[in-house]
Amino acid sequence: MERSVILVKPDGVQRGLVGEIIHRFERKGLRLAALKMLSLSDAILDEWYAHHKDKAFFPKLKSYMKSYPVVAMLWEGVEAVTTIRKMVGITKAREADAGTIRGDFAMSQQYNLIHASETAEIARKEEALIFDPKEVFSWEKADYDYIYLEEERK
Ligand code: 3AN
Repeated sequence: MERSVILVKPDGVQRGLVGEIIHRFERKGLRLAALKMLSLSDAILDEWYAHHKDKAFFPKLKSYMKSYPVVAMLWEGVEAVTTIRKMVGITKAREADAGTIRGDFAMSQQYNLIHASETAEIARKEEALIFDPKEVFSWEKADYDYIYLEEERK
């Protein structure tokens, strides 16, 4: 199965949306493999947003991401990266589809509540940046028989 790294960003924490976001992923049938609160360092953010480092909005993005702690999570499921990106919605939150997290709760392209890994490869890199292996749990989810067909889980 695939794992995706989610950050509830400073605006999501400030706006009291941590529980709502967890609730959505839980109800979907994804498995929570890790969860913690942390303050992001310059070193992590420079790696995390390396693809944005030459953009005009990068300095503001960085100071916003460092302004308050974030809640980091690892969610696991079959094709979890794509599934979660759909649940999150597009970057410019005011244009995100209703029913997505950004579409339902945000208006901005910077203050868009949540980060979700873009690809499975990026997710692996982000997981290594944020989580120590001993913080990642592979517990057995008892309701999987009702979430996937057996052949889908492989
Ligand atoms: P996404 O989070 O939807 O994958 P990215 O990776 O393009 O979006 O951008 C990372 C973060 O940078 C966004 N979540 C948002 O906070 C910020 N961002 C992206 N584009 C802009 C922009 N044009 N102006 C301000 N902030 C932006």
